[in-house]
Amino acid sequence: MIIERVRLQQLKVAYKAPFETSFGRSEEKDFILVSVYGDGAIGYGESVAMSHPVYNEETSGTVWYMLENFLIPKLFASDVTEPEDVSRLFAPIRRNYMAKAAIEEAVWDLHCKQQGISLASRLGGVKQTIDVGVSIGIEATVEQVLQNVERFLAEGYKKIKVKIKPGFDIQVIEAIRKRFGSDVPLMADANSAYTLEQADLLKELDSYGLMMIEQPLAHDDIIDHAKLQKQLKTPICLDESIHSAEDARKAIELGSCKIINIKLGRVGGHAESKKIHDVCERHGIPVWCGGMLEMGVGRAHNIALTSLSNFTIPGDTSASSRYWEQDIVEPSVAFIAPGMLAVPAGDGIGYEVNERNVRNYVVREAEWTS
Ligand code: OSB
Ligand code: MG
Repeated sequence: MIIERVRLQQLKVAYKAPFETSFGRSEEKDFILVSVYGDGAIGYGESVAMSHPVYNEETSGTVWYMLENFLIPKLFASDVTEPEDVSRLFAPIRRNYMAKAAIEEAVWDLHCKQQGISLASRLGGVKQTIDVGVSIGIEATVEQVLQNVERFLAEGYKKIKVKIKPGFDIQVIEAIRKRFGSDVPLMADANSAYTLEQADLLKELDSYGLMMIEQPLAHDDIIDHAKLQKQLKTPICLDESIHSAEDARKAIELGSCKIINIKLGRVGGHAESKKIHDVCERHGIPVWCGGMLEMGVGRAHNIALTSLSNFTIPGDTSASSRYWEQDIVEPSVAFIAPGMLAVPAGDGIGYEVNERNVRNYVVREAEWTS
């Protein structure tokens, strides 16, 4: 595969509205866009690391550092034939999954564009459309959350995920059930805000018929989650704890979860995501694609991944309009029917990047030639 040049751009873009989780509030997206050039084509990847190391240890700063000093030099020094080679190439470097994923995604896109095939088909995708849900942040009042739920249900989202934290949990779920009924596909995401000592509180959630509770306990735990799952009827879904197919296998063997959320950035890219998907499929564990407030390039990669068969639960890949006044891709990511996105059939990610829109947001840029 021909890889001639890599460009990194750091972008800052204001969200339409601030987004709050149990680990804090964010008003602006700060991320690295990776462009890989070769043979007249450009492949794009989007880092999902945030400005602060609160979801995991990475930030835009560490992603840039790892790419500049280790990952880009390694890519230039090696012969990559197939995109699967990239994750093998990066394996000796510990963790830094978001940095690895950003450039791995770009190489997948470039490869598919050079071959004239869609990323979804190259990954082994089987779906032409995907069902999607929406993630709703913590607000100052329960009433504000209810208004957001109402708006996104009206837009047609097929799963409502609400962020919870101690002191803002049971009352939110109870209010949603009371206002919108028991049929709404509803789940809660705690982003590691609880400990096993709070099992009694989490057990109260069992009476609300949630699809699942996502990552209730520590970000690096699978032991306590297994203990908790034994006490809960509600399925536990792991997010932060899973970085590899091996992590997934161990969590499944222990009974730490019944569902897994796959995020490209959290696991190092498409090759590992597909392995996690496959190990879950073999064990009868459904998966869904998590979101990290991506712009269009990240969304496009998520959509291609979600076209795989075991993504049977609506993911977090909402339309561009959920967060952005103006996305960096064209067309912007939009429903083809309520709660439904098309899997593009065009080459690579199947969306064009609007370089002029990118320019509006760039705060730092650099380029390296092989
Ligand atoms: O835990 O899924 C999460 C956003 C930032 C960090 C972690 C998470 C999230 C979301 C947002 O839930 C999902 C989205 O992209 O809409
Ligand atoms: Mg989560």
